[in-house]
Amino acid sequence: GQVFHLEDYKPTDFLIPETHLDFRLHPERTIVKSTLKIERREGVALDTPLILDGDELKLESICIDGVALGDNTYVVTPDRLEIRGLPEAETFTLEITTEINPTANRQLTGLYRSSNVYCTQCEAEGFRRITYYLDRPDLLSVYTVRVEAETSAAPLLLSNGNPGEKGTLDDGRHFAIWHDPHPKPAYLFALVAGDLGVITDTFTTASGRPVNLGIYVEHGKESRALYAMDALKRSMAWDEEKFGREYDLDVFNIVAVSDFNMGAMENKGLNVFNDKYVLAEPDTATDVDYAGIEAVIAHEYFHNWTGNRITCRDWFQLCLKEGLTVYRDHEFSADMRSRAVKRIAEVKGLKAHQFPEDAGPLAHPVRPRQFREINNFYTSTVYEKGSEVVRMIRTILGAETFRKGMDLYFERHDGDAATIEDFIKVFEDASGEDLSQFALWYDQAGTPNLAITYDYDQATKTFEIEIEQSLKPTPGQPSKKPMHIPIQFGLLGTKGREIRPRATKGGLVKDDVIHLRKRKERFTFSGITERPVPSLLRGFSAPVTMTSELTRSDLAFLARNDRDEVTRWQALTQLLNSKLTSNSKRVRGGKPATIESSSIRLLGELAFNNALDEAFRALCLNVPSESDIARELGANIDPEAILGSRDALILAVAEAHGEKFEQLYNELEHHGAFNPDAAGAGRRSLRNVLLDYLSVADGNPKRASKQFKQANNMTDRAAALNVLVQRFGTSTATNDALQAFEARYGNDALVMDKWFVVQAMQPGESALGKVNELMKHQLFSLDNPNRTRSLIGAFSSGNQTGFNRADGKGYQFFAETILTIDKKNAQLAARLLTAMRSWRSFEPERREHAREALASIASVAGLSTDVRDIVERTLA
Ligand code: HT7
Ligand code: ZN
Repeated sequence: GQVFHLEDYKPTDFLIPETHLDFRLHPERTIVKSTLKIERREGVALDTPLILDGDELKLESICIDGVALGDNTYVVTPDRLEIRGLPEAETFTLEITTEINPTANRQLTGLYRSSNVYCTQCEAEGFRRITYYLDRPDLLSVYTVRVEAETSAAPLLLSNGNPGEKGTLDDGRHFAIWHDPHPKPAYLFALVAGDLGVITDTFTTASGRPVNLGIYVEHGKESRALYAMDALKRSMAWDEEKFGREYDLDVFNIVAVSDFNMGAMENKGLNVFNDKYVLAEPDTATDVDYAGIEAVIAHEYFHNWTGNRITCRDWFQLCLKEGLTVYRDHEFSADMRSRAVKRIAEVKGLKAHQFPEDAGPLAHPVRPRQFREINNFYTSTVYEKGSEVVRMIRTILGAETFRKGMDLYFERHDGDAATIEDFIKVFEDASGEDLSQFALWYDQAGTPNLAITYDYDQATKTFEIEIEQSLKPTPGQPSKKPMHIPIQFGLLGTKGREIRPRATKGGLVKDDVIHLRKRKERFTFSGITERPVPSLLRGFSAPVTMTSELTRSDLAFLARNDRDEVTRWQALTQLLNSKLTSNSKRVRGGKPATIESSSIRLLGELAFNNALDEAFRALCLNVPSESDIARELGANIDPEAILGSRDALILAVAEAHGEKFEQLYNELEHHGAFNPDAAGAGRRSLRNVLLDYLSVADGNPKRASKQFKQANNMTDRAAALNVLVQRFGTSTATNDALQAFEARYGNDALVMDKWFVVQAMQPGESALGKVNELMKHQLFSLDNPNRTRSLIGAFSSGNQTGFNRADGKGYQFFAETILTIDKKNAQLAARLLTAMRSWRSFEPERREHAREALASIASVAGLSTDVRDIVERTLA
C-alpha cells in the first residue's frame, strides 16, 4: 500500500468556495448531484488537471458550466476522477452526478443505513464515498444541501448548518434545504434522514443568540436522552465561561444511531452519535455510562471551536483537534465531578491503553510523520497523550498564560486549517518562552522513564533530587533527545507537613514545578531541616514512568499523608504492584503468594477513612488489574500466575477486613431515588468493590445474588452480575441471574451488550467455549460494531486468562474472526486486532502461538489496507 508522508504536504491547485449537494435518497440507488464552484489558484498552470478523490463510486454524469464533458477530457475509476481540458477562466462550475447504495454499505463510512435511518460518517475520508471531491481537511467550502426522500420512510431530513426552505413533492416525497455559512472541510459534512423521535430544548448564548437544540433517537427512547441534553447545555455554558467560546448557528442537533464505528462525530451543527453515548436511564445505564455520555457530548460540542472553526491542515495534525478537545472534555468533567477522582481515572486509562501502545510495535508520535491508513491513527496516543501534552503546556506556563495562548489561538486561527507549529507558536507568543524543546513531545514516541535518586544532608540542611530521563527506541526512532518534562512536586516532613525550601540550585524549579530539561539533572533544595519524603509527579503532571529509591514505608507514608490524591493513589499502586509482580513470579514458580500485613492495614485505613471521597476509597480498593500487573512485569507474562497473585491479595484483604467491610457495605446502601451525580456514583463504586471482597470472603454467591435481585439501578445490578460471573461462573445463582437479565432486557440492545461483555470476561479456559456459544446466540451479529466489541472486543482485550490461553486457541479463534469482520467492516477489524499489540511480552509458548495467529492473518490475500497495516506493523 501507499505510504503518506508529512513532508510531502502541498496545498491544492484548486479551491472549492461553494458546494451544492442534492441528495435523492433511495435505499439502494441514491443519486447525489454535486455542483461545485471551482477556482484555480493563482499561478497554477492552465493545463493542470483537477484530480478528485473517490471510493467505490459510480459516475452518472459530469458537466462543466452546463456542458457535458467529452470522453477524452476525463478519466474516471471508482477511486478517482481526473479532469483535463478545463476552462481557462479562473472560476467555473463543475456538476457531478454519482449513484451510491447506502444499504449495501457495511463499512459504516460515507452514506449508510442504520436501522433504516440514512446517516453519514465522513471523517476521515468518507466523503469520497458519496461524491468525487477534494476530500482533504485543508479544503474548506460553504455547503448548501438539498435532501429529498420518501416522506413516510424519512419524515426527518437533516444536514449541517441552519434550516432553509422545505416542502412536499409529488409521489409522496418531500425535501429540505440546509445552509451552513461556516466554510468547512468535507469530513464535517453530515446528512441524516429517517423516522426518529426527538427531545428539544433551547440555549441562549452569552451574547443573547437563541439556539434550538434537538436530540433525535429511536421512537420510544426520548426520555433516555434527557441526561444527554442536560450535559449538552452544561457543555455550552462551560465553554463560554472557561474558554470564551460561543455557539455560532441557530440550531444544534444530535442524532443517535445504533451502528457506528466510534463514539461520535462532531459534524458542524449535526453531531452523529453512537447511541451508547446518548441513551441513559437508571434502569439501563451504569454510572460509567452516564459519565461517558457527559464526556462525549462535551467532547463533540467542544470540537465546534477546536476542530471545526479551526481545523487541521492535514491528517498528520489530527492531535491538533483531538488532543486539545480531549484536554477540554477532561477539564469539563473535572469541573462537573471530583477533580482528583477524574484525574486518577484518566491516569488509569492512559496507563492501561496509551502506555502499552507506546511500548509496543504500534508506537507512534503524537503527531505521526507517516501513515498507510489514517483510520488506524485515531489512537490513544493521538487522543490521550495528545491531551497530556496540552495539559503540560498549561503546567509549564501557568493557567493564566495558557488561557492567553488559547485566546490568541482562536483569534489568530479562526477559519484556518492549522498545524501543530501554529498551536505551539501562540503559546510562545503569549508567554515569550521558547517551546522548541517542549515540542519534542509531538515528535518522539515512547514513554519517558525518570530514574530518581535522593540525598539529604543534615549538616548543610540540603536535599538533592537527581533525575535521569531515558526514552527507549520505537519504530523508526532509534535514538531520542532529552525532553522538557514538568514535574509537579512537594516535600513532606513529619506528619505530612509541607516543607517549603528556602532556595533551589541546579536545574530550574518554578513554584511547585521541577522543569527537567537535560538528560540528567540535579535539583538542590536548601533550608530543609529534616529528611523529607518527596511527592513527585503530583496530578500526574507528565505522562512518564518513574523508578525511584523510595522505600516501602515512604510509599505508605505518601499514600496516607500526601495532600495530592493522585500521588496518594500512585504511591499505593506502586506499593501493591511490586508485591503483585513478585507474587506472580512466585506463583509461576509453583510457590504460594505472600502478603504483607502492612499493605492490608493500609488498604483498610483508606477504605474506612470517612474524610476521603467514597469514589477515591473505591479506587484504592480496586487493586491493580491483571493487565496492570502484566504491564508492570513487562516480559515473560503468564496470565494464570497473575490471576493467582491478584486473587491471593484480594482474599487476604477480604479475610482481614471482612466484618468491617460488611458493616460499610450495609451502611452504604442507598434507599432513595437514583442520582447519577458524582457523589451517588462514588458511594455505589465503593459499595460494589466491597461486594467483590465480601463475596470472595463468603466463598458463595448469596450476597451478589441478593444485590442482583434487589438493585433498583443498572450500576448495582451489573456489578452484582459481574461478581457472579467472575467469582462463581458455574453456579446456579450465576445462570439464574444471566437468564433473568436476558429475559428482562432481551429487546434492549445497549443493555444486552453488557450481558455479552460480562460473559466474554469470564476467567480461565472455559471462556473461549462460552464466546463460541454466544456467537451463535440469536442476538449476536458481527454486523453491529457495539455487539461485536461487546463479545469479541471484551474477550480479546479484557479477558487476560481466557484469551491468552497457553494452547493458543484463543488467538486462533481471534484470527479467524478478524478475517470474517474484515470483509464487512475493515475499520472495526483493524481496531479489534490491536488487542494483540503486546504479544511479545508473553512467555515463550504463548508468544509463539500469538505469532502464528498474526502470521496466519498476514498470509491472507485481499486483506483490507486497515488490517494489513496493523498486522504488518504488529509483526515487524
Ligand atoms: N472526530 C471523530 C472521529 C471519528 C472517526 C474516525 C474514523 C472513523 C470513524 C469515526 N467516527 C468518528 C470523533 C471524535 O474524536 O470526536
Ligand atoms: Zn474528537
